[in-house]
Amino acid sequence: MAKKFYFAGSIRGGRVDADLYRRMIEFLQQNGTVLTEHVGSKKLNLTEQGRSKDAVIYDQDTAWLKECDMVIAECTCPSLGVGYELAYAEHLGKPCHIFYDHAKTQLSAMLTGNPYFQIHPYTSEEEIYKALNEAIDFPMA
Ligand code: 6IA
Repeated sequence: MAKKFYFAGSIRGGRVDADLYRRMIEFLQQNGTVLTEHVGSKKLNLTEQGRSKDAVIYDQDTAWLKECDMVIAECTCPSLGVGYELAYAEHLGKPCHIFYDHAKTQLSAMLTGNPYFQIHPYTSEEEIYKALNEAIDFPMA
């Protein structure tokens, strides 16, 4: 059965890496289904939408976190939502792979200090796809 990936990347935290998210999502789509394809979209409306719309987003995203086989997070651009999703996924026991460009940012000690997370610092984008290939090939429960 096709693997289901939950891709996490910054939205209100800033969209500077949106093109990279899209390329990572396209790579993952060659190997399965990405539940959160919209994270790589250029057309997201970033304006405040109110708590009721946000509640729909929260309910959908937490349902997808429960459904997915693996979480892939790109964390170069810090995002409260991505940090929350990673803690939520850890609680669910989902495999979590975290990527960040270590020439551009220092990852939070709350992630690097937690041996649960598989952390992939990179300097070039090719390193991401090599690590993703290895992560995807690993058998999942
Ligand atoms: O705190 P952030 O917004 O940077 O959190 C980003 C993370 O939260 C992403 O990995 C998404 O999975 C999730 N997320 C945040 N906003 C949305 C959203 N709304 N739709 C789906 N998932 C989201 C898009 C428009 C919104 C800014 C009004």
